[in-house]
Order: sequence, then structure tokens, then C-alpha cells
Amino acid sequence: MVQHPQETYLYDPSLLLKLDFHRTPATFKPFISAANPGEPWMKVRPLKDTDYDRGFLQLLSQLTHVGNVNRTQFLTRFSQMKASGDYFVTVIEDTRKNEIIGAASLVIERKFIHNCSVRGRLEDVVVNDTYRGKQLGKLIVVTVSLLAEELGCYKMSLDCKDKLIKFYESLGYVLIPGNSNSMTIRYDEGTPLKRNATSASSSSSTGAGGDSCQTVSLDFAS
Ligand code: 16G
Repeated sequence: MVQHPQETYLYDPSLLLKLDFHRTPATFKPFISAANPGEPWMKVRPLKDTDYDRGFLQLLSQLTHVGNVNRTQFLTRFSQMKASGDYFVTVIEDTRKNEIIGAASLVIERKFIHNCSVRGRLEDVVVNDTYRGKQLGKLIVVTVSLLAEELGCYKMSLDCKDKLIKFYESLGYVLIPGNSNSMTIRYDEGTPLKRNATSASSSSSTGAGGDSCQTVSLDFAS
């Protein structure tokens, strides 16, 4: 096992202990929370600079293309995120195996609108699928959603595939009528530039079953 005498959290871990899991519309059976995730070997915490050695990037590769990110690149990105103060990458660790088994990021977007308020964006949600049945998807999403509210966000949004809409709805996210479109220009698919515009009301350009993205929001003001 790799020993890490000095480890750095991306953000203050005590923030996670303040979250009131009774505030979420999600149903946990049995009841769990970030502070008590249901197994003694499970820990919900901020990303650490040492998580490069705990399979964090390998887990992300279950979500999308990660590439060959070396340790230096990882640590540079970690330092940039920490310095900005706006990145709340949160993970679930299996402490028996020293392995990251779930992750989700809250990214804070600073606004002039709403009295210089902040908006949350839920990004890069992924759970190791061998840990099914432990409510980990719910746990990690609710954790960062409550964190967004705790940090003063007036709303939180995410883009997801059609097949995940029901899951996010069960956690309080809604498709806002007339305003749930996710539009994208991709710069990573070579030339010519491909344009992908997907819409809740349009099925014409979305391709094979359920691959279009939709925007789902959690409104803390209402
Ligand atoms: C999903 C993720 C998004 C992630 C993207 C990666 C959630 C809620 N949404 O849309 O955060 O960045 O997939 O796909 O986790 P890409 O590689 O095509 O951008």
C-alpha cells in the first residue's frame, strides 16, 4: 500500500458533516448520509491530492474518455482547482481497498445576476458499478446537491442522458418546461466542426435511443 504522510483535501471536509440529509426529497432505505454512508469501510470526503493512487482517474474512465493523465498533470489540475476555491470534487472511498468507488463534482459559477449570486453545476457523476445496491449514486449526488445549497447557490443544474432523467427527478431535479435544452459544440471530434443541438421537445437529431442530453435543475429559491 502506498503511504501518504501528508495529504491535502481539495476543500474543507468539515463542510460535509454540516449537511442535513433530511432536507433532500430523495428516499434512502436504509437512511444514510455523507457522515454515515452505511458501511464502516465507506468514506465520503473531498478529493485528495493522493487520490491519483486510489484509482480516481480509472473510475472517471467509466464515465468518459480520460486520456493518459500523469501524476504531474493531475497534481497541477488539483492545485488549480484548490486555488480557485470553486471546485468541490467529492468522492466515496472503499477504505478496505484504498480505492475511489464514487465521485461527483460541484462546480461553482460566479454570477452578476441575482445579486452577484452563485450557481452550482453538477458534473462528472460516476459510481463503480460493482457496488450496486448501496445507494451510492444517490448518496454522492445528494451530498454535492446539499453542499451547493450550503454554499449559497441559488440553483444547481446538470446535463444528463434521457435514461437518467428519472433518477435525477427522484432527487428533486426537474426538467423546466420550455427551458431544459442542452446545446453543445464539440471541439474534440476533429474537423469539420460538428454541432450537436439536443432538445427536450425534439427527437430529430438525437440519434440512437436516449443519448441526447437534457438540462435538469434544482431550484433552492422556491
Ligand atoms: C455527463 C456528465 C458530465 C460529464 C459528461 C462527460 C453528469 C451529471 N453529467 O454529461 O458532467 O462531464 O457526461 O461526457 O455527470 P463528455 O466526455 O461527452 O463531455
